[in-house]
Amino acid sequence: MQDEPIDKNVILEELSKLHELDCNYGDGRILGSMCTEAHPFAKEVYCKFLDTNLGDPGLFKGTKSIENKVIESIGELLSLDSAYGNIVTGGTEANLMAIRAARNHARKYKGIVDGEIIIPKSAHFSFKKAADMLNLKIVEAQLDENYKIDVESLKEVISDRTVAIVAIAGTTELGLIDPIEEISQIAFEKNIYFHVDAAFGGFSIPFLKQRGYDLPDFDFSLLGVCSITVDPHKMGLAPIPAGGIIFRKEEYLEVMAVDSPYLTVKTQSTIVGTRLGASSAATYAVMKYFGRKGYCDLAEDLMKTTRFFYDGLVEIGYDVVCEPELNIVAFNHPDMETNELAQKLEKLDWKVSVAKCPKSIRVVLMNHIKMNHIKELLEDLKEIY
Ligand code: 0PR
Repeated sequence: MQDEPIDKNVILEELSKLHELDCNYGDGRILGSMCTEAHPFAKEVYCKFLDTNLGDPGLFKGTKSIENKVIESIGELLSLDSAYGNIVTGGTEANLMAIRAARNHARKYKGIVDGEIIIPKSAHFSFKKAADMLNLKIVEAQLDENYKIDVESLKEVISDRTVAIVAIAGTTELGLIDPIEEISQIAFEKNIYFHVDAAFGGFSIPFLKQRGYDLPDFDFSLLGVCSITVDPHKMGLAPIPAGGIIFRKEEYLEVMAVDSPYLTVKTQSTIVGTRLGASSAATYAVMKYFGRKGYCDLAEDLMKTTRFFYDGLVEIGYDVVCEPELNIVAFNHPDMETNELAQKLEKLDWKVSVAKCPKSIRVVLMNHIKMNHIKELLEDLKEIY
């Protein structure tokens, strides 16, 4: 750090120059991101709550009550009357909390010491971080020919050490929904903690179902489901960071509680200590602002763009990996290696992302990707073909 203070304008100029190096959602060129530009109203509210700290909720009673209300609203969206949980930094922290709750619960009530978690091959890498931090072994369940959990393969790997089963509602690479109802039944019968990662799908599946889309059940209406991750900073249009973890029962928070004697509350269950109240306030504001109707419209718009892109690809002759269930399309050229196609698109200034299973170009049709961008992309893909 330099010795003398520097004038604000000089600092801002330097920062602006660096900021200009960042990609811009508005250009419609970012094709592989699950984040997007937050709604302006959410950003406005976020700034008002920047100094609030939910790590010491007794000092910020109003903001804590906002977090409680958001958790209640998200819980209601997921068919749960009394919801427990927190607004956290994102899907990674939400998944970590879920797995920590499962591990501690199994340790306390079943005496499991060397625990294992069963995750599908399609699971987000955050579960690898969680297992590493929580000293759990990962056991992978295989996928079927439709890239969803193969339930038979899952049954085979359940053991006395299983502390949690994980399924995904909106997989990171393909946006697919696992057979959650079937898995919930198994987990319920075997009394195993069942976590659903709906980080991506949580702010769209309930709304698409409301508009008549034929999507499977994935939420707390299924009795085996113990917790769900839902990220407001994806299709919820809340500013980063805003993840959500919702638990069916308070005891899942209780088994994670550590004493925090000198704070205004006596125990803390979250991973983070000092934590943003701004994320809760902004999420609350944006959810009120859109309401169910607003989110239904947004979710339907995303599916319209998705369908348009899917149909366009098929028309040109590209191989599409699967029928999209949510707003992700993955595809390949019939005779070109995926990386080569990715390079060609990168040269044309498209920010693409390559999926691993199966290897393919993956486009996440987030809110910043408009119909004109898709038309432009299809034109380029036609040229390349
Ligand atoms: N669970 C699922 C199903 C996810 O897709 C993701 C994120 C997470 C958990 C973790 O969420 P956080 O990243 O909020 O902790 N999926 C995206 C991914 O890793 C996140 C992302 C967002 C990546 C924007 C790139 C990007 O530009 O692919």
